[in-house]
Amino acid sequence: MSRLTVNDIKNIGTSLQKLDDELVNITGKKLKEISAFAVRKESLNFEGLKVAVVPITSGLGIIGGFSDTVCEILKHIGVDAFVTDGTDVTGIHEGIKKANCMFFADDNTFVAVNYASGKISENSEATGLGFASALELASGGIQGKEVLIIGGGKVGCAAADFLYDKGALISIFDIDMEKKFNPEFIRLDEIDKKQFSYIIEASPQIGLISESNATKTAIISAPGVPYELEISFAEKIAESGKIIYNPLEIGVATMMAIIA
Ligand code: 2YC
Repeated sequence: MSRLTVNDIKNIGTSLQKLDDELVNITGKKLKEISAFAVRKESLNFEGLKVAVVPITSGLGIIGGFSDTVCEILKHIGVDAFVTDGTDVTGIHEGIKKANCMFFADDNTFVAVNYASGKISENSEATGLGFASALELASGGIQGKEVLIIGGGKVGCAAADFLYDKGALISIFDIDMEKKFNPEFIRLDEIDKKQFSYIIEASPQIGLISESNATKTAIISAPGVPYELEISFAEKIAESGKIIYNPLEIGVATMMAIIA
């Protein structure tokens, strides 16, 4: 997934209640309930879990606000979480002493571990599950419905597998025609084959969705960062369609649901 910027995340911590209201409006469920649905649990119990979020300075370094935002998202869904004073191994050591779960990310991998149970989760897979869960809920039941997956990376494939298991008819588009997918999926060699009403936009490219591949009443679940629709089409979708997009929230909540 694309690397987030300070700008992408700066307002998340103070908009979580607003996000819940938007998610309830589209899916009927709040962030925590969507993540529970993603892991097929009736409800999530974080009793006894304490999460250390550890800033990691490797590679391109710290993203201002990233660890604090992860912590705010976790607190919003009822998790006892804090950001370690130390970074890197010092922070990991602090986390081992003070907590029983940890979240940390370098430039390529964002993981969560529950070292009491040994469960682990990785952000791409969790994000795909979480956005697929939101699409399923927003659709009122995806069984027998055609879904377009844009981008067959870790995020897109996790979403496709979840929706396929729920009975969706999966069409998948990826620019790399060499990539192999579940033979049950319809492989698209171009993205404007036909209009879909249920779309997972999981590509790092922007502007791939337009009226040639999405109906005006489409429900678009967009874990892809940066997400952007063609402006004219975005206005049409905003009237009659539904768009689920957030750069970090659904991924973090689903990571926590997986390790709980
Ligand atoms: O502040 C820090 O600890 C940094 N090391 C965090 C770097 C995160 C890089 N990854 C991303 O921006 C995206 C996120 C959506 C999650 C996965 N990739």
